[in-house]
Amino acid sequence: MGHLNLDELRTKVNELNTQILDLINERTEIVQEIGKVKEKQGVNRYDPIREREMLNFLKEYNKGPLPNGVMEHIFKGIFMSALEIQEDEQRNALLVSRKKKSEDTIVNINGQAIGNGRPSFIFGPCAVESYEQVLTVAKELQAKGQKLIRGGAYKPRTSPYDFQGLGLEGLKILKRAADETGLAVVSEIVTPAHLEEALDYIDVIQIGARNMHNFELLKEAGSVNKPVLLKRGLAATLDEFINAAEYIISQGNDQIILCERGIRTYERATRNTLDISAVPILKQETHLPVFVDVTHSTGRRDILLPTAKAALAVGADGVMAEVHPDPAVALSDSAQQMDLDQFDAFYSALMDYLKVHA
Ligand SMILES: [Mn+2]
Repeated sequence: MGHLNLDELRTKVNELNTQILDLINERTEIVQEIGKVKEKQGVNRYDPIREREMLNFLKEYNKGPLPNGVMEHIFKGIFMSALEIQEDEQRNALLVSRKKKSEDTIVNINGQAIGNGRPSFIFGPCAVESYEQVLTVAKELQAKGQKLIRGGAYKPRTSPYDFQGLGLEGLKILKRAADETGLAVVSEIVTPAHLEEALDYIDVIQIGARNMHNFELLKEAGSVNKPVLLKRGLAATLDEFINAAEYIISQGNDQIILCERGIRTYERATRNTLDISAVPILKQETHLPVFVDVTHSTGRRDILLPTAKAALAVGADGVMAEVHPDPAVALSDSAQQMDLDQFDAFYSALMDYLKVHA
């Protein structure tokens, strides 16, 4: 080849590049075919044994000058790219995906629209403790024109010796106070066994952070005709969070609100780390409304307002926060719930912010 000049050599390289590219594309098409066959058979697409066999064969076949280590590296890349393309296609095919449905899903809670462009709010005590306690908060919300109240009747707590909630009795208290004040009830359900009896008392099924991976509960919530508020698991990636929502929608229920509630990191200044970037990403990747729970993400009353503003500024459809008539004696999360005066200040400041930035 010594007689060829540099330009001719480069032209040859260009030709080879396009030939290699054509071959890789041809290979990708065949791998996609294999993927479809495997999907029908329910077999995993990634097959490490097959990959080892292919690499061993190529090593024996390799006549050089390409060293085997470099050859393996290149082919690992080719193998991986085919797999990645298939995974991308799978992700696009999710029912919760924005690519599947471009327009926003609006969740309807007793006529109250969530995700229609106007921010919504979910306030209420961490746990239902008594009728008087819930009614006090409910009246406060009614006076402010709010439509939703939260309260935990089943409390999944870190310690089994901590207050576990009033159970069904708690749901009945919530329902009674909510009916008297024209509010809709958001409450957590922790097991499919409680779901059916709870449906008479709640308007939104909350699935908590600790249950985001409870696939039986997700499927059960997906098969009933009630909106679901799904919280992100404390160590869940956004991909896992989106797939948890897919479990619900795959059963037919598309009335899902996603709720970012902070993730566990090494930072101790806040109870969890509020992943604010999750909001725009979830809005881009899915068509579902997205809430931010400022109470559990921060665990700090002093930064509820700025984080709530941040949530709305990045495009959240709503904010959730805990309010208790007397947080000092609350049976759970006493350090982070707002009392009624603090709530009043928080609420008016947030409304002022919205007036300016709506
Ligand atoms: Mn709480």
